[in-house]
Amino acid sequence: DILQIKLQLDEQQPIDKITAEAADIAVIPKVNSLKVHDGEFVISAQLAYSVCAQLAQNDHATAAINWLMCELSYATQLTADNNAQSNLRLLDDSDLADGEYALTVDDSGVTLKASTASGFIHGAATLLQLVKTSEGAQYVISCVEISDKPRFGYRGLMLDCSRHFHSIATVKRLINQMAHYKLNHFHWHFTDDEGWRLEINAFPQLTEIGAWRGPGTQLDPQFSHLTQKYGGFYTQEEVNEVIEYASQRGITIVPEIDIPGHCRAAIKSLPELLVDPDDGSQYRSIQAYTDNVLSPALAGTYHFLDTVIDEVCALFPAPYVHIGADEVPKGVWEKSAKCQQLMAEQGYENEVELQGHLLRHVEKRLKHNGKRMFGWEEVKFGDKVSKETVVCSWISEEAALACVQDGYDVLLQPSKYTYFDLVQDYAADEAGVDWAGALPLQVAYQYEPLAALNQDSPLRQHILGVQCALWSEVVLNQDRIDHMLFPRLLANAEVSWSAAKDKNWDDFCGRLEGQKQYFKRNKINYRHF
Ligand code: TNX
Repeated sequence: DILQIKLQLDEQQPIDKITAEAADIAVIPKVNSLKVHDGEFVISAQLAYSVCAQLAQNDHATAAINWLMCELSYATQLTADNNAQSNLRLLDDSDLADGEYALTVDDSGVTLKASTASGFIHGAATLLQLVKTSEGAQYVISCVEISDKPRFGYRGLMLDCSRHFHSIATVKRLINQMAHYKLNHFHWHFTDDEGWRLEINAFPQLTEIGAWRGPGTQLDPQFSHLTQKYGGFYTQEEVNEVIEYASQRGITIVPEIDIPGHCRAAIKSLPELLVDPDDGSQYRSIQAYTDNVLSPALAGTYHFLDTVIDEVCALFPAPYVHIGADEVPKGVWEKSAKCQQLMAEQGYENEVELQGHLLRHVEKRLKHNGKRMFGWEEVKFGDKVSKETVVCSWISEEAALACVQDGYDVLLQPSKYTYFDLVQDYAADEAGVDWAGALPLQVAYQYEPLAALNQDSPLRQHILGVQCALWSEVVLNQDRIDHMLFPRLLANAEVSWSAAKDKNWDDFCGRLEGQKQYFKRNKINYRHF
């Protein structure tokens, strides 16, 4: 099997004591420009904030203030005070680009400037990381001048919630942590062979049947190690709550419905629509499933896809919907008379063209709903879809280069640098898969997006950004999520935010020390470093 899984379910180790002195200015990702001055601002039990008239009108600062209020509650209480006494001043500055911010701290307080809601969120994230404890157990911020903006517009994290179900609380906690490190897209992998996790009103079977495995279920009744049914799903109401929670932290949610492969849970839930009783197909997916691919020749497939896509488009405000398109096994439609007939009618010569038939249908339906299609690398094989589709490139940097050369926009997600389900080293007790090798922190940090392409190449315009991924075959719970993501997530955040020239491994390691306070306060079960 391609997955050599070392599943480790041992007792979690205790969080270690903060031994090293936290670095003084330890912001991750590294800021573009930093000047440190003598002195510090002492945070009192109450902190008065003010917003300028323009901001009061356009509402761009509200989310950042609410977020600061929550995140700083351990140190101070934030109260509105729109007179000159305020010591946290938020100002509109139209010279700053979307996402950009400027932060000044002197002994009288903090001034934060931006022109958009995301700029204020980014400034707030930096501010949160600057707060430290001084000798008298007071909270203080060193006097600094910072100006900062992102290298890439799209800075993402994918979480696989199908292989194992992760609760709404876990998802929200992670989204909050993403904001702390200035990530701005959460790619929610809702469906796969092992479970369908998103409530679809038109097809309640998808979650009644497809979200559960183990004794008494239709998906995997033979799972003898389980004593009761295992799994879960998100209601649309819960999803709405998460969308709002994320949006308040500057994060867009990109939903993924993985088709036409990785569809076992859907097929088992809706056999009357998705199974062709005359189909003699024999195949084996890379994860060894023999019954997980939708048929491009069934009317039921299109009814299913259109209905699901329309509901997903209505639910998620993001301009993108991810439709998977990865890992359809070879020979999958060879023994299906209906598929062979469709191929003959349409003059398709191979499976890739037949898959294109289905993917173009989906692309059109999404476009009709005002959405742009995202797909994994395979979506572009054989040039099946239009150049409007965004390729999430996971195979290699060479493959990603081919995408931009072929004229596709890409989201860079090369597995050997960004797949955080990969083991961090080969120690016997280390959890993770290793089909793309081990992925230590330093390798994650050293990733340079499309290094082979000149910095001033016009093809760089095709790079939307960078994303990391946590697949969850071996990630059963929140402690394991923490162990796999922290601190590698921070390395990836610096890859996608900070200028290439500002990256430095030793400097990063120093700043990482300073993050232990945040990890500890938030009970993050990080991997020791
Ligand atoms: C590849 S990359 C997958 C996933 C697995 C992952 C395990 C991609 C599009 N598919 O289905 O979970 O490897 O690392």
